[in-house]
Amino acid sequence: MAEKLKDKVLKFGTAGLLMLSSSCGFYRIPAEVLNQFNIPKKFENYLSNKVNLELTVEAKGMVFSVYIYDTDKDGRNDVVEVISPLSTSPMFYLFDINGDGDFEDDGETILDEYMDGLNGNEKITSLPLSEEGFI
Ligand SMILES: [Ca+2]
Ligand SMILES: [Ca+2]
Repeated sequence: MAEKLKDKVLKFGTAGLLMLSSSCGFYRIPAEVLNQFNIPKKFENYLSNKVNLELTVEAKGMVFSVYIYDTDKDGRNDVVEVISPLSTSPMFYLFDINGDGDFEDDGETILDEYMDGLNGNEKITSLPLSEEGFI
């Protein structure tokens, strides 16, 4: 996986470095993406927080990695990343936008089918996996 990131940096130059830094905690969600999805500003740098909980989930024959963050340190999880085995960037982002402690409200699940980081090409979705009760 480290090799893959290095390849990306070589291939994409600065953009690759941004991708690399996103995995190191320096990444911030771009302001226009925060606006686009009404994501509270307190989540813009959520990657600087350590992962609260890490688990794997099997769905549709693939094993997904799930990383859960408590960005505001109030003891409730507020950001979730779901990463497919095909990428290093998340496929799903879940934000507890209304702060009620769950991720099941309208607009709280974002699908990035391009798996290239939060850059505006995502869309709001609902998470079919949550029906299986894994989060
Ligand atoms: Ca919520
Ligand atoms: Ca994206």
